[in-house]
Amino acid sequence: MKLRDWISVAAGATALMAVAAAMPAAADENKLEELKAQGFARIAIANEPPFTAVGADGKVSGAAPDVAREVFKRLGVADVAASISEYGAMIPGLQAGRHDAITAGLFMKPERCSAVAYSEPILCDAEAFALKKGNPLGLKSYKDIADNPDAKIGAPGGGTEEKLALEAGVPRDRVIVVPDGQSGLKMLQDGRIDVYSLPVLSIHSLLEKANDPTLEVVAPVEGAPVYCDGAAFRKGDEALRDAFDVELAKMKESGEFAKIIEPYGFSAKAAMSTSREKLCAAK
Ligand code: 6CS
Repeated sequence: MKLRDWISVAAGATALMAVAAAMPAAADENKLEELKAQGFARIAIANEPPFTAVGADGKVSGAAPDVAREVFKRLGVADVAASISEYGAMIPGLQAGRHDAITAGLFMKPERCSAVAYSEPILCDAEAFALKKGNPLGLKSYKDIADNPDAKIGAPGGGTEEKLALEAGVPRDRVIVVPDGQSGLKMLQDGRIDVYSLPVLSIHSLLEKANDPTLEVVAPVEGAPVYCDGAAFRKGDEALRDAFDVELAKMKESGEFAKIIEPYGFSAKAAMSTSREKLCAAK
């Protein structure tokens, strides 16, 4: 084949790929029927109480899975089956078909809203720091960490706190990826990080269990927004997401939603006073 023929074939293939990439994922109207037949919905969680938790016996709890389990039950899907994932891997896992939904406290932000189909808001929280008693470096904001060349922050990989630190100007080599709460606590106690950042309820849950008098909490982190999550579905599964939202709205209306999340410390009012539209548009 002459060079000019190769070039025209390549150009055609490129054009075809561009068209395919621009097309939305095929809408799957039967996803809910698939889940009913499967008997469970595969959910991604992080095991970060009180948002999500896995007990020693393997039992999955936490506000996000408990809400999801109840909504799916009302939709005719008997249960949920959870797999633990790093926050940064949840959306790729959903898109690759490893999960049917993310119910983990994955906060709604514009870049995430463009990658998944979020439900209406479920769990809202501010951000917090766990640090040495007396806050010796005087860290109250992500900018304070950026301004102190000796300060190292630990945060979940691909998580909101990592992004907030980088956006505040903390250099990459002073933002340490922490896989889970226990690791973050240990790194703080060993002095490998000066501050560990998670949402307020997660930090309080961690420190209450640690019962370590050498640590304290700064909350809320100055200048950081209050975020809310929703259940996240694959683009193309909007019919499933819409069905989830119908049942979620009924539970919010009946008080059942508050009964599930408020014992964990979350506010039903906070979730009901905002919307996916507002949160996905927030700067
Ligand atoms: O959505 C996030 O990225 C954050 N959400 C929770 C519940 N914990 C940490 C994480 O960075």
